[in-house]
Amino acid sequence: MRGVFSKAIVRPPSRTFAEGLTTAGLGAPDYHRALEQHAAYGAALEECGLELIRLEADERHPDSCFVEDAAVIAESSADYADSKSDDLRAARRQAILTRPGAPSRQEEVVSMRSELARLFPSLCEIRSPGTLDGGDVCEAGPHFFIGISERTNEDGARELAEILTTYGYTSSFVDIRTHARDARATHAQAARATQAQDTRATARATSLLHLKSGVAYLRDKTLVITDTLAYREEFHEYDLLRVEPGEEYAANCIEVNGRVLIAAGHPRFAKKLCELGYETMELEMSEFQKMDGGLSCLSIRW
Ligand code: CIR
Repeated sequence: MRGVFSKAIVRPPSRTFAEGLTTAGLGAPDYHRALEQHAAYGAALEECGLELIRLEADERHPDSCFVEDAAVIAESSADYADSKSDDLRAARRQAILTRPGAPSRQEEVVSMRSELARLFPSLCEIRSPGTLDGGDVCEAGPHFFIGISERTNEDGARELAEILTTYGYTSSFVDIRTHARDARATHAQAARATQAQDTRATARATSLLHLKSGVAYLRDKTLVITDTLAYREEFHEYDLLRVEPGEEYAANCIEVNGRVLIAAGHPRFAKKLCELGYETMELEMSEFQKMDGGLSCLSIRW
């Protein structure tokens, strides 16, 4: 299991939040409610023992509160299980600046670069023609799953895999492009159909913007996973904790220092976690869901 998390970068939504990218079809987000939900998210991380590094809201980049997409943090896994010394762990930590796949998001890395340069001894970055969103990077113990998606291309995935290898990690690719395409087709069908609402809900449930829209690592080789991904061979060696149909959005959850933060409004998933002995914290995420954002993407944690 990864060591204890001690810090996280967060950035609140800006006034232009509603101008960001979205396919959700859930209506426009309420800016003030988004701010409240973001504040509660930050407070939950602090309750889990994290010190927050709060970046300023950035009106020029409406999606910039989804900080996870702009950077990946890895620690050398040489002594993965027992890196007890904080100094040792800090020295082995590597910050990797991404190159987001959506053109409107690529400049988010500019402010992230200066912040990470201040916090980490060395910084590497994904370079053109590679693109990579942090939402496609799922750390699962000493192994990383890297999604090839509408945002992360094969060049970007390969670049990240090479960097991770030098830090002692293994990685594998999970191509999820078909799920994004399926969703687009279903959305198009919804636009023509009379029962458009139902069809859109189905599209939302099965579509994957990023790999972590459908999978999360908890601990001890356990993955939270949606039905869309559960059959994939890549995950066969893991214990799979399936989120039930209708609760797919909750698959994007995070484990922080022994607690699992989950999106509120998914009672079957919450109950399942509780029965398995996980301590959960539920967070309102409605305004971020409207902008295709999940719980993990609001922070970069290490
Ligand atoms: C986008 O489409 O890029 C944003 N509206 C949502 C990004 C969510 N990021 C994530 O799940 N890692």
